[in-house]
Amino acid sequence: MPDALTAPGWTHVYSGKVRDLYAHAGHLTLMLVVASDRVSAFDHVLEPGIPGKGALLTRLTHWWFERLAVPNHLAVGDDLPAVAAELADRAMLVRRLDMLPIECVVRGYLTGSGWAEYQASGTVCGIPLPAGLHDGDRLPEPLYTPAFKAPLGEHDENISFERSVELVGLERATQLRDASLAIFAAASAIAAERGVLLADTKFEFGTDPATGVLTLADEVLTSDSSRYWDAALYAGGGPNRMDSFDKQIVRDWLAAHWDRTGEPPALPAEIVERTAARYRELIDRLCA
Ligand code: Q0T
Repeated sequence: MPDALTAPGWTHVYSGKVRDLYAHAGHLTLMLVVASDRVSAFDHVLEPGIPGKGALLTRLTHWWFERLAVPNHLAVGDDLPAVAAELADRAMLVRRLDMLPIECVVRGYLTGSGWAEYQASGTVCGIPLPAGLHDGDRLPEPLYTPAFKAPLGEHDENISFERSVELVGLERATQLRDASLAIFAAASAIAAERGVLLADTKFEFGTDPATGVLTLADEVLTSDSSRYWDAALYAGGGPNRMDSFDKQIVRDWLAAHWDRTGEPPALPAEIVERTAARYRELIDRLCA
């Protein structure tokens, strides 16, 4: 359930697994994105939430927006509506964009669903790769692998670049790809300076309804939208080289304690605390 907002004027319009979106009756060009403490894995929202997660991921998004030299959706100015004080640290006041229906995924390393596809066919999202790669290997160059944004409850569908052209036109599709790869390269360099590898990430863009300018939206480069690895662990090789700063602790615990039928069991306090600590560690590393 989304938070009951106490500040006047806001109404709930949409909830994803983790974030809630609100509109304001008196400010039709604005929206409020609220990051909850909810955590999802294997397509289920789990109980309980991870205390502090929404605030941590919101901080990370703000931190990245400040460092990326691209237009973003944050609203600035002096006639902004009030946000409930208790939500302030996990809410983003944004300009309402015309969202593009494409998830802009960039992969610098081979893992997850990309690794699964590579093992079956030697490709990632249909793009052929050299033989002999292993799970976690760095790709020869970062790959742009767009997905079509499915409605809530359905899986996003990986699509080819050509399909993305059919959806948004050649000019926009090219702009999305080039912007995604450029942001990924810039963010990878910033993370690397801090001993963190950016393995992959997902961006969402919209266009400003007044100007048509392509604008980075959503959360950016958070541990929900990205895989981050510890560069020192990775360089050392070994079984933990891909230990990630995200909910992998939750996924591993669930995989061992749930057969993926029916509702997932509640997370034990120890798993919740270790996950929260892992999120805090990423913030300490990056934003220090
Ligand atoms: C959006 C207009 O998952 C989403 O929202 C989570 C609550 C996806 N989503 C984003 C929008 C945004 C943003 N961000 C924006 N600036 N303007 N719509 C809608 N859905």
